[in-house]
Amino acid sequence: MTRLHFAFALLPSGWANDVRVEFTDGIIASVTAGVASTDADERHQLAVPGLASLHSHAFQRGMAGLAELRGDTTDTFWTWRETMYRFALTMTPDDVTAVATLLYVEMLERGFTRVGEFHYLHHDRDGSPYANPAEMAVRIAEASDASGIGLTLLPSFYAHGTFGGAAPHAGQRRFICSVDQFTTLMAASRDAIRKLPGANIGIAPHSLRAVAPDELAAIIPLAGADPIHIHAAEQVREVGDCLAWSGQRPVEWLLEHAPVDQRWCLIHATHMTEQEVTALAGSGAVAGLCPITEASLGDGIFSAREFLAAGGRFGVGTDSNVLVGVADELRQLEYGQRLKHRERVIEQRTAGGRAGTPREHVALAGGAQALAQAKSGLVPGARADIVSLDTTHPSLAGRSGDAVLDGWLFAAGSDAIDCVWAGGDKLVAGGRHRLRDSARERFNASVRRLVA
Ligand code: NGQ
Ligand code: ZN
Repeated sequence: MTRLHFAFALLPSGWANDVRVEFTDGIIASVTAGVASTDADERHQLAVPGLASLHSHAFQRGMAGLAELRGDTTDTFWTWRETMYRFALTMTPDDVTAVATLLYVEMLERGFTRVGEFHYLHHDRDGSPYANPAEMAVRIAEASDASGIGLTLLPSFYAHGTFGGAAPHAGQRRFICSVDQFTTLMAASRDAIRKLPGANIGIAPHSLRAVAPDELAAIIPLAGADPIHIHAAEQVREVGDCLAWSGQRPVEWLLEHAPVDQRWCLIHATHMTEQEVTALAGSGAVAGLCPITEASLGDGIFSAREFLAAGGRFGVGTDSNVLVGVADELRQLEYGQRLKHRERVIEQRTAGGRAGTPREHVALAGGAQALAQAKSGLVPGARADIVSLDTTHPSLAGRSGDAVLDGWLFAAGSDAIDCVWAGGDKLVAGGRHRLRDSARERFNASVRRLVA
């Protein structure tokens, strides 16, 4: 049994003083507020729950900052994607281990204790399957194991170049599966995470661009009760292409033709009509928002105000991993809304409430639902995923309660993170993951070779 004591902690009911959290085998056994610490407690100042990054493509961390050069044509999501494909074609399994391990170390240092890895870099560089078809999933599992981050593996089904069953292009060859190959890949992927503590699995039909309706219907049963993640309505052009193909918009099409429910997570869902917003909120599915990537790729701004008003659930993901951090994602989400509405402090849940707290709570619950975590936060039965903040940080000085959270999310960012426990393991202390140096060294060696 591990006993931690916090002077302040953010519980589902709000801020509490003098909180003892006890856990065993990675699961919280008890949370007691209003108790003095004893010598048997490890003492800390302030605890908030760890969050999930519900959407990550780990390999893209290797090209962070390398796609910021304008080409001869207008630079768009689609030209970025060409650069990303070229990078994906260079990577060996060892590179994926190196890049994903550093990424997960960074996620932990910056407040994420679980990752939903939307994994589609399946095959060898020439497009042929590895001897173990889930070789790359094994590498993701290795990175999770080494770093200690909780893993929800989401093997992705990818078959086409665009809507209407178009043939994939050469740059996509490492992603492509038939339904039969994907069924085999799922079985091998389950094996890849079997021994990994706290890991689980779902499926990820990549997008309506990459998956034809009959294929979607064929793979959904593979999920059972597990999560189903899909990219939808990220780019205006994608919406136009979907309309041309089906007469419907991506979210509209999915809500009508797929059994969208609480298992589902629609990644981005950036471009929706009012009707789509209401219907998606009512479906019980989670919107997987990736505010930094959506800004980086020029996607657009999510209808957060309307979606939340309709009772919608969201979580956040780091997606392209160009910049990683809980505070960074939640801040970008809020700032996008401010720029859109030309107002400040959007989404008050309670009069006089502050900017940080409701977002944290909603993102915590949505992230947990999307990655099939029955419990989340500082409650008995949840994984012991805990982030402590350094209350001596200048942007936290003299604050209490929600103002601490605002100081963290809007001013200090990841610099205010002190210790992080994931599944009960204390992996980060003094803001540093125990593998930081070795993971950086290995990552740098890989990336130096890849960009040479
Ligand atoms: C991905 N990323 O799967 O990595 C995609 C690009 C696509 C984002 N959509 C590929 N942000 O959507 O076709
Ligand atoms: Zn994505």
